[in-house]
Amino acid sequence: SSGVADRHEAEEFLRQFHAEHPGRPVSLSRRLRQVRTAIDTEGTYRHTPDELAFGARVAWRNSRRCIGRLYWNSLRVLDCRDATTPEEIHQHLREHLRQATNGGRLRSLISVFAPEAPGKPAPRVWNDQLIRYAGRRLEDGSVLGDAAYVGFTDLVRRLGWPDPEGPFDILPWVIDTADHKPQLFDVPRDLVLEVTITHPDCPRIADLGLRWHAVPAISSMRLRIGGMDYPLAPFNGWYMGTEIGARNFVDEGRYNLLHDVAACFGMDTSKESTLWRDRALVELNVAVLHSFHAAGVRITDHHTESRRFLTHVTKEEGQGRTVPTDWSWIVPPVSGGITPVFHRYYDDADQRPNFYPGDTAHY
Ligand code: HEM
Ligand code: NRG
Repeated sequence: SSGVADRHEAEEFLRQFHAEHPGRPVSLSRRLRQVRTAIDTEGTYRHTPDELAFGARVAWRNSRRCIGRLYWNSLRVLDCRDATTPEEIHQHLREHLRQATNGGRLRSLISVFAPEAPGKPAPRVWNDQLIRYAGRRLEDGSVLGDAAYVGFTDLVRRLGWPDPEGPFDILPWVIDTADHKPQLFDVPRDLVLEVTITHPDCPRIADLGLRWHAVPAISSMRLRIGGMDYPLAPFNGWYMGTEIGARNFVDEGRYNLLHDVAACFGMDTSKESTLWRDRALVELNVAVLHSFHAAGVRITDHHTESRRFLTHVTKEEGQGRTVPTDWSWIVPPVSGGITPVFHRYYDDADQRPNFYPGDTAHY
């Protein structure tokens, strides 16, 4: 992008900020004048720390695909806008993981790096999450690791990363700043909390050797606030069990484990009508929630989270706001019809600030 801030969006955002923070010391009209002048002369402006934090929180509040929005207002915001070198960025990403993980008592956190500006491209990382597992296609056509990351793994191998050895090798960070070539950094092992997967009454599940990382930290989405783009603004909350137990472990393009799980339980897989797939799916989700709880790592289940989400909708409506929502993402991938979020329609307007898919031109 040109990096020029959108004047109309900037004004709209400042009005919203002031409307939701009555009695600010700096008056709206004064701030509007400042920002208009800055955009007219520099092509962009700088958010105050309070505007930045508010913008990031509202971007979460407006995320149509997120069921976890009840606590949008308690998002912690780290201001990393002054980091420029890959080493500095690497340091902040480490600090993000440390604060987010918090020994298993996960905290919702976002680190906001420099925005796009005229003649000054913003930094980014090429990883779509801060913690992800590598995937490698083997000669027999099967995949070792996460099949969704075979392409990204090839890319980091071309940049000099060694071949992954096991199914849960953590991918390195690819940090891209305008004035440096993309640089690889290993993710420090001691900053990556992982949970080994066991089942409360089926010991054979442990023999599958499964594990998953505690922190889901999306690092590829562009944060848009007040007409400005922040391409590097990694954020995290914590997992809802189904993300791991019904998708990451189960999708055919991911770990594809349903047959293995059914085998652990000795299920009859000879015909669909035994519903072995459904039974294996539920047992795997039991295992994920059980394992995270046993390890003292914060996680939520889809029944609790669905109820919380509707509490959020009611609360927001009480504030005179609608909750933009994408039904197809909010309804959990198991037991949809027995969660309350299933049984209604939602408004799905695109409201800003928000998070948008990042550019993936690099691979
Ligand atoms: C998506 C839960 C925190 C922003 C999702 C999804 C779930 C979820 C289940 C759907 C993911 C999928 O199907 O792949 C939660 C929970 C949180 C949380 C339990 C705990 C606090 C956050 C935070 C942010 C956020 C802190 C941003 C500040 C988003 C966005 C998406 C999303 C932008 C859509 C991602 C995409 O398009 O790929 N969330 N979330 N969430 N969440 Fe949350
Ligand atoms: N399904 C993805 C993560 C997507 C976002 N989910 C969250 N976000 N819970 C996965 O890794 O399985 N969050 O910020 O907490």
